[in-house]
Amino acid sequence: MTDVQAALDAAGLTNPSVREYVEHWAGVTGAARVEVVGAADDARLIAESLEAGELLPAGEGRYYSRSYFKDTARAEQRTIVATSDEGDAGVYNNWRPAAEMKDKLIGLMTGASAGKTMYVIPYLMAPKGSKLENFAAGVQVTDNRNVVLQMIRMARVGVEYINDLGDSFVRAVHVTGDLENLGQGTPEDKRYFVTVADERTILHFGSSYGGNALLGKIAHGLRQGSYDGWKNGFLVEQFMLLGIVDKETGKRYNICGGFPSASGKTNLAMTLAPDALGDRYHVEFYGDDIAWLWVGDDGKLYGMNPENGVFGVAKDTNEKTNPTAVDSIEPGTGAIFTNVGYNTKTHEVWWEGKGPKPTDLDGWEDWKGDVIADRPADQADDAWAHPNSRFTTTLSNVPNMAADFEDPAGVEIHGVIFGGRTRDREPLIRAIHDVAEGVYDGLTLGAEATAAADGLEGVLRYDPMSMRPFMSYDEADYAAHWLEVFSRVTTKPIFAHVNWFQRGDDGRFLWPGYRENLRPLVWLMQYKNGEVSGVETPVGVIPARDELLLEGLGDQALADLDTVLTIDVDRWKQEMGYREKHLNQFAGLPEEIWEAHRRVAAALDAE
Ligand code: GTP
Ligand code: SPV
Ligand code: MN
Repeated sequence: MTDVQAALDAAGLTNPSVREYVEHWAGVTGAARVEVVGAADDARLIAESLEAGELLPAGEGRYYSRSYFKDTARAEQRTIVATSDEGDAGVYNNWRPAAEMKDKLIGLMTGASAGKTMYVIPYLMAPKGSKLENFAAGVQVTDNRNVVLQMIRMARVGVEYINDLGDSFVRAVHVTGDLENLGQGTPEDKRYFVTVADERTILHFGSSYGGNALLGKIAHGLRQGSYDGWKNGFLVEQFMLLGIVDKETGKRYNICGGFPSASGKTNLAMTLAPDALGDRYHVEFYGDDIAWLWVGDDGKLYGMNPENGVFGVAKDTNEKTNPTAVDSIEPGTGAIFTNVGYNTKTHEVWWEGKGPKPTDLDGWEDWKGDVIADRPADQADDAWAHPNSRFTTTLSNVPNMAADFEDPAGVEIHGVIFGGRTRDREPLIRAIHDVAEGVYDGLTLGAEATAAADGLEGVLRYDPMSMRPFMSYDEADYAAHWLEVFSRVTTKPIFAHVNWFQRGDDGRFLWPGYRENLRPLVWLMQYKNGEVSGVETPVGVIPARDELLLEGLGDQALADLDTVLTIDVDRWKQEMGYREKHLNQFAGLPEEIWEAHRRVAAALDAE
């Protein structure tokens, strides 16, 4: 072991609490050397990774990486929230005693980085000067250089973010482990992804992928953050955050909201107005995956995106669905592509839905590194990219980034939306005035079970507020916390439920989605302002057909529009039974939530 103190001195890392923490974990993991990194180290680390073959070139200033083939997504079953209070146990947080999990992880991590460099990544999950800064600082230690490069794109990284914060930082320890011998998905699975929430310590062992390994994003930005928010009066959610500018009136509207993973947050946050509405409306990007929300002294709800980058699903990203995403991963952006198809000769990348599939197979390999031209006939049509393949790019590359994105004051929130993948029942949009009914709607959010999962037709996999995989404490307390925070909001945002995924009998999407999704959002803000009156239904207010801005919407969408603006009362009544069962899992749920449920049920019965 080289001299840790000397490495910290050389990097100007002066915070004594951080120094002590780094020295401790360097000792446990047995790393051969310590290196403190900041954003300015990116070019050197990229060069080292290319040299080592960990990254491959993907054109001018773009890079390609593959993760181990059994390490391609978050592992929810292996993810645990630990505290010293058994009362923190919920239905979804896989609660375990802190002492037990710390012992286990220290065991797994001891000596596990032998021979490797331990990188020290000081980071801030907030703009500098934010009133939540003390909850946003962290120091990740990792033995994986690719994780460093991803973190530099996704977070604000450097010693300047933590030197003055004393002990107010999250200790985030990441050890990759021997990926080929971890028994992923078997009864002998050795992976553990633990957030010790009441000690603000994260211990992740056994992955180098995404939210398992970039600890600022999911483990800190969502799990630790939501626990801290519960104890300190703010909200932390898996929400996107966008701004709509009405160029005619100069008014600005900010909408945040949760859709379960892989249900369209990034695409919505990065969207552009449809061409026909582009003269009037401009959409600005704030965040695509996480929002921290708090109540200002003026009684307004404020929000900010704690991240500094996008880790977006590659599949179906193209010039038509998401032109801003395409711009933000252009040559020169420093983007990293993970687990897409790759051409070893031309250095091009390809994924399903990027554009026409290359017909000349020369040089092409799939996400596992298998040569496409050599595939056996029965595998010829297999996907080139993994379905959870992603691009990583920093926010400064996003062309419609909001100008005030770095403002530590955050932005006022005018609307909170929830949306899942639902093939029937859920209309395009329904507005909800009442706070308890809005929170109730969030708690009963879900995405449909796919054929691959438990597959009960029409039954949702409920995903409260899209936080199911990130829930850090008891769900009844979570509901009560939402109601408490909103009880302090005097200028209330409006709630709404949206659905871009209703399907016809032939399986087609009844709503074209993507950029067209701005239309129902503009309606929501007009409705909030009293400019349109909508149609009352038992489950909220839906747009009257002629209230939606329909200019430029295609013929098929116009033909299907009445269906997506209809409430199927019988299907809804059936859903209420499922909801009751779902909510009954959460002992001690606030009575206001049950009242909202009974109100909606009674309104449906009266139809
Ligand atoms: P996470 O990063 O996992 O939290 O996902 P996300 O919620 O940000 O989802 P994302 O925007 O990456 O979308 C996931 C998939 O849904 C992509 O393949 C998109 O192309 C697709 N998708 C997004 N918006 C729409 C839409 O409006 N209509 C349809 N049909 N598909 C969509
Ligand atoms: C999600 O799965 O919701 C993500 C990707 O945003 S990951 O960072 O891997 O969790
Ligand atoms: Mn996400």
